[in-house]
Amino acid sequence: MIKGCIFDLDGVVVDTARYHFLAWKRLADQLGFIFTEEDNERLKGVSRMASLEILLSVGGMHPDNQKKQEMAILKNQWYLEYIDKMTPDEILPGVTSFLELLKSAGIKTALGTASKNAWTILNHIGLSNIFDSVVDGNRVTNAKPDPEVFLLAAADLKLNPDECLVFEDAVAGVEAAIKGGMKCIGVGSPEVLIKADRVIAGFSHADLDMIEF
Ligand code: B16
Ligand code: MG
Repeated sequence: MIKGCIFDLDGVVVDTARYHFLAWKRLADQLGFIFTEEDNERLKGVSRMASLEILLSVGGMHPDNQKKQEMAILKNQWYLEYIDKMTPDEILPGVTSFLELLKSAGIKTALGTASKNAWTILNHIGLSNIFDSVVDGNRVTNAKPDPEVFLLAAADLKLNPDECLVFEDAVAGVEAAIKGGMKCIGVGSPEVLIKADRVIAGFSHADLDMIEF
């Protein structure tokens, strides 16, 4: 029986991928190569430094570690400019009411994200008090598809992994949930999230039947 639901942030609760894209594109522009929205798809759910490596491979660049750190800092400064303007209107449809429904049914909730900016986003969208636990990129050493982020969330909720259900939009995140011994509902396309137990398009019609396994 599912006693806890763990939500990924980008692509599940909000669509911050477009802000990541704007900031990464600005970096690529400055470095003098083209970075497309299609390239950006490969960065979803991937940590900041791993994202930078992918971006640099697109541009065929091999800077030293010091330069890479500077680039990541610059990208994050631009990203923060974008997310500092976020409002509760940017919560994806149905998410808030589904979180409230889970709470009223006694199901615990957690956020499990690769982002180190999760608290900034939660404060801007007004969801900083709704989750029983928040595990962000500052609390983990191993990025998805390693299950660390979700296992930490389960431990925070004092639940066994098999009592937890993860909502994820990224392939690496679905793999992390499964490796962690949890159920996983993919949010997005069934053709992409093939390893998920179920796939939904979004939370507009989400109900408690959906979390029965
Ligand atoms: P930050 P998620 C991920 O969020 C994003 O999908 C990914 O594109 C980003 O690189 C990563 O967070 C790190 O974000 O630069 O803010 O630390 O999907 O795990 O919620
Ligand atoms: Mg995501």
